[in-house]
Amino acid sequence: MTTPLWTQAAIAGLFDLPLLDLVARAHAVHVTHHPANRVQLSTLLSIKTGGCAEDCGYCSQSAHAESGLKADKLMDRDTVLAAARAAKAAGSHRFCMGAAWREPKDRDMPALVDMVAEVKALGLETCMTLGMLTDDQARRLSDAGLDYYNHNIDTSPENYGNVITTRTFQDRLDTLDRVRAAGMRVCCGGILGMGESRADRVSFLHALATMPVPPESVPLNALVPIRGTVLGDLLHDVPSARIDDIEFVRTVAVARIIMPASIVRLSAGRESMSDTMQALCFMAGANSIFTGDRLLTTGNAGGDRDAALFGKLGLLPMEGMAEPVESEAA
Ligand code: SAM
Ligand code: DTB
Ligand code: SF4
Repeated sequence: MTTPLWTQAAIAGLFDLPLLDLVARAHAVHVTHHPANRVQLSTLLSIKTGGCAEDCGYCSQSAHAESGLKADKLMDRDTVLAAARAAKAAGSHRFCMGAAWREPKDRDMPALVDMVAEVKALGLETCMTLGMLTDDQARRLSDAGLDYYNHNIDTSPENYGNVITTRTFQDRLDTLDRVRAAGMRVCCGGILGMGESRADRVSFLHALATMPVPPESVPLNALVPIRGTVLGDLLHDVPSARIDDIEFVRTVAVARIIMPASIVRLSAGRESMSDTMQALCFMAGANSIFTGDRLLTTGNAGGDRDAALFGKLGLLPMEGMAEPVESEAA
């Protein structure tokens, strides 16, 4: 287990490279650590939508937002399993179940544990994102076979309070420690285009790369501007606040260089990216996407467009990253 020695100054130096040098370097790192032209496929399902107590300024599901989203109860297991089967049939490897909670309640745990076991039995990798966890909840999910837990730091420690006030950056790190201690793999990244500075992007990536063990999976989301959310409204009203495409590509490339073994996911925001922009992101080291027509509450690029894109770029799906799942259904 190696701890990267990246300093903020060294990371800032990478950002400052001429774009083509930066992307070439990222691509070289990519192909020495990952199969070339292969992209890992994950599918999202919102298993509990809306009504969240947290005040994340980007999120349609916050009770503090005025996005008009109706709060639902936890989805029943058969609906979840039908969606997981459909994801598998569409070629996805990992099924990520997201809940709009600050943290799960202990009374929800039996249903969650059951979902993990059943989705895994279909032969899919499992991922959940449920908010903060206690040690006991993390252990129960891990024992049920949860492969990954998604818990994003979202932005730099310095910018965190501008985006979320109902929890701290340290709260996120504490849950990530519990996830690790319980033996699960970590999916942790953030959102670009929330008005953060270059220095924030440097500090955000530094925080990820210098974790005791860097996340196995690093989702980089471009802010999806949702009306009724603080940050979404800002972006609608001031379109120039949108992150510049080249700066986004730079961030992907730097993530690839400083976290060479991690899967870097081109996550939310792909729907508004051109094929050319996505191609540049894959060149810069992104090697995972969300498949399907929906993310959690917003649209996604979707099957047909992605199939055409993969065809045009000569990309192929990557095989599952976790150990093969024995057929438990037999
Ligand atoms: N409630 C849990 C939590 O916050 O950890 C899980 C669900 S939450 C929706 C998962 C992640 O989705 C957030 O941390 C954020 O990075 C991303 N996300 C949410 N809304 C987004 C948006 N409008 N644009 C881009 N990413 C978004
Ligand atoms: C992550 O980093 N991105 C995904 C997943 N983790 C849970 C969520 C994206 C949500 C985009 C906005 C929405 O659909 O509500
Ligand atoms: Fe709740 Fe997660 Fe949305 Fe924040 S990002 S409001 S914690 S669902």
